[in-house]
Amino acid sequence: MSSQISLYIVWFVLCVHSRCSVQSNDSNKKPNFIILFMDDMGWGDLGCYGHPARETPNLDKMASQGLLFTDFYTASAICSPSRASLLTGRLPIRNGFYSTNQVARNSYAPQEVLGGIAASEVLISEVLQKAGYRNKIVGKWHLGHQAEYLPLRHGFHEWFGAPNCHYKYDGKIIPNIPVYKDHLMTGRYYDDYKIDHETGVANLTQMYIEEALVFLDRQAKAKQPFFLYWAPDATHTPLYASEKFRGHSSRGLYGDAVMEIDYGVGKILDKLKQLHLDDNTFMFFSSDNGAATYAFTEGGSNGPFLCGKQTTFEGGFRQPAIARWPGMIKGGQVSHQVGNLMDLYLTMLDMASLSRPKGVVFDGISLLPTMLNGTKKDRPVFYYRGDTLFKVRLGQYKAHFYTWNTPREAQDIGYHYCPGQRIDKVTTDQMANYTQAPLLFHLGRDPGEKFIIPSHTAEYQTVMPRLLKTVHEHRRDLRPAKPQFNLCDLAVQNWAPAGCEKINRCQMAPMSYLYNCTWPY
Ligand SMILES: [Ca+2]
Repeated sequence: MSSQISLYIVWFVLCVHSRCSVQSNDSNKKPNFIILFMDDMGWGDLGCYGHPARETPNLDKMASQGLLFTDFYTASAICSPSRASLLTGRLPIRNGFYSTNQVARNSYAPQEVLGGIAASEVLISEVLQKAGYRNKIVGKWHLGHQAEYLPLRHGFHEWFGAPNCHYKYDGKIIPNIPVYKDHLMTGRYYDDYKIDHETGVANLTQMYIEEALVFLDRQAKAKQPFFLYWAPDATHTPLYASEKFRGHSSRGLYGDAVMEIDYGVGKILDKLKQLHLDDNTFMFFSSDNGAATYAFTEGGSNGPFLCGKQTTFEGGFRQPAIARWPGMIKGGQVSHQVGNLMDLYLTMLDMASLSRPKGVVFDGISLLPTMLNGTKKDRPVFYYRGDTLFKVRLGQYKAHFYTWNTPREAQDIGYHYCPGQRIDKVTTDQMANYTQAPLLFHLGRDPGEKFIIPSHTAEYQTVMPRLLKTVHEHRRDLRPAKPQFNLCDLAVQNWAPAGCEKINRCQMAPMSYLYNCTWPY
């Protein structure tokens, strides 16, 4: 008995002087997950990816402490499908985040759309919830705004943020977007959560930072594994930054927004260290799609890549990506492994030793072997634009089956996705069909997709059959889901979200009238 007591005293003394209060050395302990997910941030926006402004010291530090991916991709060049793919591990064509109303159009979830994430999809948040994790989303959801699609129905326990983009509406014929705290709305953008279009000032990023820090504190105390999905949207137009950050960047308002997010990442890194959660927390940084080149100097940078958001050129699909897990991933690494946002699902399941949901076809792979041991695996990238497969990458080669710069209807409303970039036969004004003789590029020698490899060369004749075989195999097993973005109705907008009555923000919906959504993008 006395020896037991003295052992206890030794344990107690050791614990007081170490970190037993927040972290046990239990080898079965599940790792924590933080995904820092940016909106319209480009491959070339961070100092560690070569941006000359060098205004992202915290993200650069995160990269130096972890692994930076050079060849990391999204599954879609626009918000909603990209976010759905991240959380389902599946291509939009498989999870339903596309439209068949028009050929090859990008579609998403504005508030007149009926669809959203199908109940049949198993989100990573749902798997982690079942495994005992506490899950929080901070920021933009964009997987559907009707009650059945909201995050607390899909594996998240907590939410602070909005279901749609922070665009300003008239607030009468089209309601402003609600901001939720968990199940209930707490106000609307512009009415209650101010975004000043004149000055570019808004306090939202500060709120998102605070939400993350409070959650980390609480989870450390509760000693419960967590998944924090941190999705600020200040770098999506209309851009914003708080008063404290406004006017500081050499890049204008976009740079101010980036600097404030970088500051937030620094606060999260400090908090992890303070709570002794560093060694047991996997943190991943990326963005949902390429920088919005149509916003000109109000958009980000896609580095050396062609065009941007909305396109299937590298500027639309290639993303910044940094993995950090001090206990497991060696710092200072650069990986050329071809990765995809869809890979995070299986990577996180592997990290937590959780089994994959049965009967689900995944498009991602686990990147854990790459992150831990630097192994490389050849795997394709499929570049869909809506319902149409535009391009495929395998190894360093990329084949273009279709090219399209900007649809006419998008140009008519002032959009241009390749401003200042024109490449003959590649940045075509019309949708050009090259399926009979696909254009071939080598992304190692030519990351900007400028120089077509002639079809008579031995290189083309050797490589193209391999790329076509990859597409053939992909199509053979593909069962497209029911498209979620075909039907619209002004009556389904955010008129009366849950909680509106408590704050006097309910609005009367118009008569229901179903119509086919149109997508000018
Ligand atoms: Ca986006």
